[in-house]
Order: sequence, then structure tokens, then C-alpha cells
Amino acid sequence: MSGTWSAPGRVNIIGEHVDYAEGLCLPFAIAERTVVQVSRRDDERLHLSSDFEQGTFDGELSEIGPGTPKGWAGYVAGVLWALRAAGHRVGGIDLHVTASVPLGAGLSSSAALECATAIAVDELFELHLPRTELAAACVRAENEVVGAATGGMDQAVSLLATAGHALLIDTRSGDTRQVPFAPAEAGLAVLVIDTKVRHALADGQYGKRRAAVEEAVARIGSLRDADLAAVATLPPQIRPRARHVVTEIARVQEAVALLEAGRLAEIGPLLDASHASLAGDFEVSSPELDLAVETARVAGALGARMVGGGFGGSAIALTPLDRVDAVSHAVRAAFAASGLAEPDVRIAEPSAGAARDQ
Ligand code: GAF
Repeated sequence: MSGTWSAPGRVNIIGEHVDYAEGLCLPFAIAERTVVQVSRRDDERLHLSSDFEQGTFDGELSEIGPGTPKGWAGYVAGVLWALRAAGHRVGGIDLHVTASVPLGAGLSSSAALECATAIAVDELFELHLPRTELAAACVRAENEVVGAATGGMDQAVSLLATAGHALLIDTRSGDTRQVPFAPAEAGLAVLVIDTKVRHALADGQYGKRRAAVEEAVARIGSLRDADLAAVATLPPQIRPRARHVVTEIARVQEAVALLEAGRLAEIGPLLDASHASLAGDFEVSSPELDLAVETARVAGALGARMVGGGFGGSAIALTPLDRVDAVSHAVRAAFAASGLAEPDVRIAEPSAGAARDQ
């Protein structure tokens, strides 16, 4: 038994660094997908290879565990490990990655790889699991096998997205809701600006932010319920981190209300405020992301912000269709003038979630 499955990357409209704090986030799936060809084996071996990543992995399922295998293979093997840990009957596979969401661009290439693997294994081993359960296995793979303490936003949207919609994720209840999101119909585009500065979530900064948020929760309770008066009682070193989370959750609620009222063009100031909070209070932006955001706004974007974990990767800019060329050109020119590598600028189309291709 074999086939080809794929899962998309994502951009997040708003709700950044809140998915591990019982917050709300509003990502959509992009057209770029990670594609895996997978065959079921009748033993307990894994053979993993990729057109995109260095190295292959050959080993037994029993070898998988925290930190093993290293590198990209951990995302794939980790999914099988997590499904087995949850009691599901999963055996060996041969898996080859033939296409990928851009790596390290903040567009969630890791979750796309996990989710493509998860739906392939679900079908090949006839598990018939709900997508929410597959998402949970992907998160465990990333947290426990790869060792990156990420939340669950990326896996949820990669598995649950529908075209023409963003996915409102309530990370406290686990509930999700499809929110219509069709920028082109409103004369707009979401530009994705990949700064080409690569980030690594396992490098420590992400974990430090998460630890600061957890310390705030230990002191004042869930930040989902907290107000700014409670945040003001926190020690100065964690106060701005908590303030970001509290204000960002409120911005998501405002953005959803605007989108559901058909007022997409009005979310720009919320994107700008989100970026200011991520750069100032949460300190996860970078000079390149700030340059992309600032230049896009000056050239006519209605709002712009960094997306994903930060420290590099991509920004988004909500841009009137008749300003797309001007914004793209201005951003490229600003990067060239600063001696930076040419950024990749493209329109993101709200796309469908993980599926079997062949
Ligand atoms: C990364 C993580 F994987 C997500 O879980 C989320 O925390 C995001 O950074 C920040 O919003 O993509």
C-alpha cells in the first residue's frame, strides 16, 4: 500500500505567541505544500529520504525517542512515535519528501511535514483518527522528539484549513471555527515577505518566551482571563511578555469581529499593533522583519506584521491589489539598499488543509 499525501504551510493573520497561553489565533493555510510519497512496510523499519534536506534515516521504530532521530527525520519519525505512544498500531514506512514549504521561512514547514506524514500513516494503517487527534500527535512529535516547545497552531491549521477561510483556533477549549477570508474579493492581497533570514525554533529564544509566559501564568492565572491591571502586578522582566499575550488575544477578537462583519480592509491597524507588541513587548522581531513591515506600510500596505515564531522568517502585508507591485518593489529596493539578500515576495492564497494527492 502506498500513495502521495500533502499538507500546507501557513501564515497567521493575527494571534502570535498566544497558542501556548490558552489564547486565540487566526491562521490560514497557504498554497505551498509539503508532499510525501509513502509506502507501508511489513516490518518495523523506517526509511526516510528527501529531495530538500540533507541525509536519510534508516532505523527501527523502537529507536525513536526524545532527540532521536536528529534533524528533519525527527519530525516524521516523531509522528509515528506519538501515534504508537497513544496506543495505535503503526508499523514501518518508506517515506520520501518530494516538495516542501520553504524551510525556515516562518511558514511552518515543520508542521507541514508532520501533518503530511500523519494523514499518510492514518490512512496506510487504517487508523481513521479525527484530525484533532492527528494534530495532537504532531505536536507531541515536535515537543518531545524534536524538542521544540511549540504550541499547536501550525498543526491545527495544516490539518483543518479550508480554502477561502482562516481558522479561528481557541487553544483553551480546542474549538475551531472557519472564518471567511477572501482578500481578493475585497480588492486586497496578503503579501508574504520572506526575509530569507532563517530561524530555528529549537535554538532557545522561543523556549525562553514560553517560560516567561508560564511564569506569568503561575503568578496571576491564565492570561486568557487576565486584564492589564493584573499584568501590572508582575515583576518587570516578565510584565511586557504577559502584556503582549493579553493585548494580542484582544486584537484577535477584534479582527474576527471585523472579518465576520465583512470589513476585512479595516484589520490593518490591528496587524500594525500586533507587530509593535511582538517587537516591543515580546522582543521576537528582527531588523529585517522591521524593515519589511515598515517599508510595506510606507509603500501603501494597510497593515503589516511579522508572522510565526520570529527572529527571522516572514512578514505579511495586507495590501490593496493596485499597490502590490509598488509594495513588492519598495521592499526589494529597501533590502538591496541595506545590503540584505533579496527577499521573496508573493501573494498568499487561503488554501485547503492536508489531503491525499494520489
Ligand atoms: C511557531 C510555533 F510553532 C507556533 O506554535 C506558534 O507559537 C508560533 O510560533 C507563534 O505564534 O510557529
